[in-house]
Amino acid sequence: MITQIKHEGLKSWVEEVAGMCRPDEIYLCDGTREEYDRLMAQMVDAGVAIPLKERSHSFLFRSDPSDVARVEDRTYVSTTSRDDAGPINNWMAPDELKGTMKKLYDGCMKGRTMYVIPFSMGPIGSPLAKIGIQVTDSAYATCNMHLMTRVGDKVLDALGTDGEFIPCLHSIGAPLEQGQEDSDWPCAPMEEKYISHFPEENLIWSYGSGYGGNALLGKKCLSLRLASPIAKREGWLAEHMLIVRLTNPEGRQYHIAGAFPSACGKTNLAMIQPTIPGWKAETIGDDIAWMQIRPNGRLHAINPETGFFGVAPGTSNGSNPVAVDMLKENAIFTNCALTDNGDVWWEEMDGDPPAHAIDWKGRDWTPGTDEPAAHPNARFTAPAEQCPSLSPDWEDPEGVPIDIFIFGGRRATTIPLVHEAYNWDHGVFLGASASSEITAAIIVESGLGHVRRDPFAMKPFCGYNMGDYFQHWFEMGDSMGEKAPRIFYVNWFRKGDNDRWLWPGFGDNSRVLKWMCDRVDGKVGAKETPIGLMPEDGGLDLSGLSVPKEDMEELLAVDPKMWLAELPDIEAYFEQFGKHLPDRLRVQLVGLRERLNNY
Ligand code: GTP
Ligand code: SPV
Ligand code: MN
Repeated sequence: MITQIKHEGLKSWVEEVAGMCRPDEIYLCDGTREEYDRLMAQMVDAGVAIPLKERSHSFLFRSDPSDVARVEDRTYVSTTSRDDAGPINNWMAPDELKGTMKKLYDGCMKGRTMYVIPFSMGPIGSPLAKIGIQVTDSAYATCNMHLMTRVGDKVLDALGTDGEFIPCLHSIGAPLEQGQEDSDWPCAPMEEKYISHFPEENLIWSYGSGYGGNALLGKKCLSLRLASPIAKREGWLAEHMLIVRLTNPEGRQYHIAGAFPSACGKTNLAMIQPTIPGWKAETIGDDIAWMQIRPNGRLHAINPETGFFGVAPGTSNGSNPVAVDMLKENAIFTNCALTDNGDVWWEEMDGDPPAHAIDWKGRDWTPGTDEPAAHPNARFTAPAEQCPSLSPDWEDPEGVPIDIFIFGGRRATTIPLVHEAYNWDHGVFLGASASSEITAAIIVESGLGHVRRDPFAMKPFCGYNMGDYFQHWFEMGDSMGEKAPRIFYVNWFRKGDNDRWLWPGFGDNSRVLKWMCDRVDGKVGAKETPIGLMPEDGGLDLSGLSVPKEDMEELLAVDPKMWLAELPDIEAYFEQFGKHLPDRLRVQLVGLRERLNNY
């Protein structure tokens, strides 16, 4: 198999990895549908993939209960100097980390096949695209990579005999001794998992987990943690953002890029079906945006992925009918429940819960059971082309010009439904001070529901010192000047009494988007508040919506006491960056405190 590789650098890397991991076989992926079907068939035969009767070419997988999400406490940015990784990344010196991991990799693929996956993030041949080669002992990861990235011969062709590629080594960390029976989801124990990034040599080493961003290395590892320092050096942006195009009734298009933390609404906003008449939305990306300033002076964005790896629970015809349509066939489901008629199910799906199902741990489940049937971070994987709202321009190598940035998070209190930055510097402050309750998309010790700072939704994904990242955002704004996108902050997740949502969310978020577009065009006014510009009375289009007046007032209220109570936390958070913290952020914080005290 290795003899097929014409790129000497790639061949020697694959040989070196094979020598260390010692797989039984090496298999070079060609990216064809036939290959995908063959791997799936093997996994069905082995009993680890369950074909779904109700959805053609679709399969359910159940992970090990210890391996259900990204493991942030085990994720490392490994630079020679600790300062380059910054205070909020886990850090270890490259030599030490490699030493530890080499011991784990030694013979780790025994009894398994090593898949070599050439993939491209971004349209093949586009100047923004990056080629990676993932080596993995997981057929599940390989099939997911087929859907999420551009895989196969065409990538090797683009690489040629001496092109640049990013080596991405992945092992589930579970060698099979002769005669040993395999488990359904082999993986290593938590303390042996390492998701490691070496930005100084553009190298990824992931060990011990088969789940999501831990194992699909093109996504968070390459497209964010490695791409972000490259983008800083080269003067562009690699962001944890959805991209959506809105068209107003007059036919004017707006492109919006939004950064919300994991499981805080990017996929849903990317697939929004506006509830206001005459407005239309098209999906371009749901998780990652690579953006570059073009000769016209505007910031253009591409989505480097080709599929959606989305949160299943909560997905329904009421919340996200586009995703429901997209998932009818050719989808992979992970940690969803299985119904008696051979379909998947998850909490808050349409209709009544099934009378009986098999839960994500493989146990009998009936309604009323304490634990949910699907894991809260159960996921679907589906190809972008199946998304009914996909924009015809989603693969345009030129990207789309961004008009609006949105930051946000999940906060039950304090943060209003929407506010707008006074200017670019204030907008960078809004991004830098963003916060959110921790969701099930992450396994961290601080735990579910706890509020943490998540600047630009990049806390877990910035591959260099976050203080320098803030400075990069200021400089990007300086370069764009008047042509910079406008910046807004939203919170769809305010709660009222009895734990109920104050805002209906989903399609009705279009009402907030419309206000933003009208602001860009100068069609609607705004009132000045200490935290930013906000809709005037009647400024939001709420026609046909039945949110009680008191709820609307609460959604748009600014309580200076609660905001002042946030400031010490923001300040302490900022100050940990020391000399890396741009003074322009300190100036913003002082301004906010003054405005709040005078309110
Ligand atoms: P990652 O894939 O982890 O990056 O998540 P994401 O940001 O794409 O989040 P996603 O759109 O998958 O939403 C996560 C959860 O939040 C799902 O259960 C959604 O149903 C729910 N959600 C999304 N948008 C809204 C909203 O406007 N209001 C409410 N109440 N819930 C929402
Ligand atoms: C996230 O956690 O932000 C995700 C899911 O998009 S994962 O691919 O696991 O990173
Ligand atoms: Mn994400």
